[in-house]
Amino acid sequence: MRTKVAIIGAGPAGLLLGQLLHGYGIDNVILERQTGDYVLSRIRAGLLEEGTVALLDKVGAGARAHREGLVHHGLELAFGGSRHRIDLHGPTGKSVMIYGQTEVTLDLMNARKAAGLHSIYRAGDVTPHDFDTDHPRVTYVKDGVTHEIACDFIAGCDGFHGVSRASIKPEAIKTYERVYPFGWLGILSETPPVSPELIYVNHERGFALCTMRSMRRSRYYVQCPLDDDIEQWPDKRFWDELKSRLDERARDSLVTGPSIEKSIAPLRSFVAEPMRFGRMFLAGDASHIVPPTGAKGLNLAASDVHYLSSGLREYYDEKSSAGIDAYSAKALARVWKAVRFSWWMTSMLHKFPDQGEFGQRIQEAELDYLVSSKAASTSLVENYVGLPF
Ligand code: RFL
Ligand code: PHB
Repeated sequence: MRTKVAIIGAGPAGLLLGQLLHGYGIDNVILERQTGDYVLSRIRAGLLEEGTVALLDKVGAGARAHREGLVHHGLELAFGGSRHRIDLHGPTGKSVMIYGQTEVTLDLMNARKAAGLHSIYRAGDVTPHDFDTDHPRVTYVKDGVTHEIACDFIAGCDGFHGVSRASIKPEAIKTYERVYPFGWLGILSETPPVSPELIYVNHERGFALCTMRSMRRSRYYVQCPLDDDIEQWPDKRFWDELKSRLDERARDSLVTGPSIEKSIAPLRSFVAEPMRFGRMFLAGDASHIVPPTGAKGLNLAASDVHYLSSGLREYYDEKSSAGIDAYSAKALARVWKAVRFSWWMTSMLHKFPDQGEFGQRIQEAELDYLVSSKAASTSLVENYVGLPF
């Protein structure tokens, strides 16, 4: 088989890239290790920047997000027993949209199906080859048979644990990493959200986040020790812990119910540089990870594939390599700002093992400054709604 771009991974980065390239008339094949149902079952991101929604619109996959997504013009910060609203729309004219990653993935999968594009799910042993030559290829095993795809370019959109970044010679890549000493325990429940906007909570017992998927489905997170097991967190313990971190008003109005999903995620900041290796590009979680506190992971995957697809369009339409040559530097400039923002939100809102009472008071002073200074809150808001791309 031959294609112009072989895309490894059918998460949001791979699927969105496939549709953007298709829109430019660039044929592509997606290879995914898992089944489609498995990819759809991963409950992850919930918050989309306007720029991400615009890309879904561009590929004709945004209609349901506009119908079902919840547009938020503000968020709340809770600390020291009270809650403070931060207006997103006033300082920036922008908003964010609550629309689950599972729904984004489903809409992109449906768009790909409707366009009759080729995807290979349950592709085993996917391996990129010869990307430092002009004739890259990807091999994979399906039903016990090895296949090969010859291509012009390979796009590694296979997430943090994928094969693309792992195929690069260690001396060709530089990585930066910070692992945080806690995780997020998240649950999904068929209950109305405690408040119409997201609440980010700094509490002496640890961080909490009240978010949602719809006005009938809530998503809550609490900071937990990294080595906790999900078995240690029956629903009752989760709700009690969440309540203990909420302000009185939120505690009184919280509706609890059985969890329909529960998982623990570690928190990490990670960047691999560069994002291009000859004829292979990395995009999304394959090249960078941010802690979810700033809600930036999926949105960065979207801006990466925007830069990459426009570089590839330039290559095919205008016979110019300028766009693909600039891809890594352009994408990384935006990535590092989101890495900085997510690290800062994480540092300000979580309880660190060694912070002591001094650290707690410093966090509260910073939060107090944020909610009382227009300059400080505008900086948060500008980053939260998404820097331009
Ligand atoms: P993905 O989604 O991991 O998809 C990669 C795909 O590649 C496949 N794959 C392979 N395929 C073939 N061969 C191989 N060897 C392969 N290895 C892997 C995988 O099966 C998978 O299907 O990466 P992608 O596309 O870059 O997308 C990134 C996002 O998923 C991620 O950044 C977000 O989920 C992060 N995130 C959030 N991002 C936001 O923008 N807003 C949020 O509100 C937000 N909340 C979150 C989050 C992540 C969380 N967790 C669990 C880490 C909340 C949480 C709790
Ligand atoms: C989510 O809805 O899952 C979500 C929202 C905002 C965040 C992180 C996660 O910062």
